[in-house]
Amino acid sequence: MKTLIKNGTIVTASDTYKADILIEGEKIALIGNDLKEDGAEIIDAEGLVLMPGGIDGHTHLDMPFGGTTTADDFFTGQRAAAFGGTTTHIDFALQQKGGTLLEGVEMWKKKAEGKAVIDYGFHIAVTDPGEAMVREIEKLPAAGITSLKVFQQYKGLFMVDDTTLFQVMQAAKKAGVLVMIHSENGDVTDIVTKQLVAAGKTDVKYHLVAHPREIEAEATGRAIALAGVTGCKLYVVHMTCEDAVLEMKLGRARGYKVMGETCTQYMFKFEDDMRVPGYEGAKWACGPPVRTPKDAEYLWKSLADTTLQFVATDHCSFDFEGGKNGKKPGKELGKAGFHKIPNGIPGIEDRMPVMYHNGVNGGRYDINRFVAITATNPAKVHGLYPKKGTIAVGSDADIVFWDLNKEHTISAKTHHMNVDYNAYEGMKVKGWPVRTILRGKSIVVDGEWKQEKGAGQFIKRHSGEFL
Ligand code: DUC
Ligand code: ZN
Ligand code: ZN
Repeated sequence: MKTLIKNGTIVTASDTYKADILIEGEKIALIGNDLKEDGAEIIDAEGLVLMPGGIDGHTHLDMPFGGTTTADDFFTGQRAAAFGGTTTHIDFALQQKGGTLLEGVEMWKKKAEGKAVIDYGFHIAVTDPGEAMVREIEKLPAAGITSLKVFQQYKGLFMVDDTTLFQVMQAAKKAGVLVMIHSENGDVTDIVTKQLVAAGKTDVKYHLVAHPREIEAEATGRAIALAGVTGCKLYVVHMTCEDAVLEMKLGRARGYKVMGETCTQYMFKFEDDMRVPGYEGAKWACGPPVRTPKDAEYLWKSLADTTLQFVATDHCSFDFEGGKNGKKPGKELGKAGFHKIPNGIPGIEDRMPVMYHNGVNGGRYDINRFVAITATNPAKVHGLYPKKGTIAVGSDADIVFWDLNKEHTISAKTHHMNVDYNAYEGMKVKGWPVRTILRGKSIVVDGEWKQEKGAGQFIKRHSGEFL
């Protein structure tokens, strides 16, 4: 099957130019001017921008967490992603207690089987330390898993100590595996949480007290120092504040191979949103927590000036009022105390339009940088490039058609995520994905769903680059 996209403006991380694109099967076969091809389906993209499909390097679909399971599974989450212009994501598979890393990956592959509608890979999250786990790291690349995650937070659940962190980094360096890290000092959160609860301070706002910025910065700096010693590549996930990003800057200035991600919600949700009277603030409980508008401006600047390389979502959806109408329990679990709120914010569908509108229209970075932080950089660092993350001959034909003039008001009433609220409710954005193509197939066209369940593919990833 051949498709010829005529008259569009191609935007990559480095170039903006008008050209036609010929797709043969699942791949981009030719890019040029005035292309003609007998028998090809013609799509006219006059007036539209053509960008590589978005790549969300940080999601949690169908994940047990916080006494429940995330509301979006691999079908609803991926379908929502496609509506928002994302064609690939990398989800976190969890090692099970007593299980191996690769068993964790197999478990997550089963969750996606028969449901996937876009392409996906997995990072494996280390939850059960030990020599066998460390030895297993060298086997990951052969299975297409070239990144793992360690937690310095969630004591008693996911957190590992510095012994394990250091050993994992040494093994990862040897195996060419990227170490991703959730940096917050979990010992401190554990102590402060217990003290707050004992004092009866269990309102939503105390979540902020248990997760101060200092412990994010401290853990980030510690992880970066250990990465410097071991020489491993380190990717700090969901960076929220200036204090932590300064550690990143210092690490990079020292020549350590460290990179940083922030997430859409940290640009728009703030401590004051969690301090509102009543329980509404629980919607924004995530770890690390939302910070301040001043931090957000620092994050925008850091994305623009290449201090940070990625914007992902940490999509982790829980209904605000779950546990009814056949839905899983959600945020209401935290009415028993802030420490029981399932942590996470949905956003897999919103990332591209929200970061385009506020970033490009907002004058914070240009459209090429937008492509870099939402698609090309994740593809390069996670070992998907040049198959994914760009528009080039030989790449997968994952293309999102962007109508720069189309306006849309974001709302839970119209979004496709399986969750009853939206972090960007009421936000008017200009610039909207009007067609999403995955490996040559139009899977969303003008808001209409065209994809078959199960057609998304697991992608084996190679070792990625350092940016
Ligand atoms: N933070 C969240 O908010 N949710 C999922 C896991 C995490 O680290
Ligand atoms: Zn995390
Ligand atoms: Zn996460």
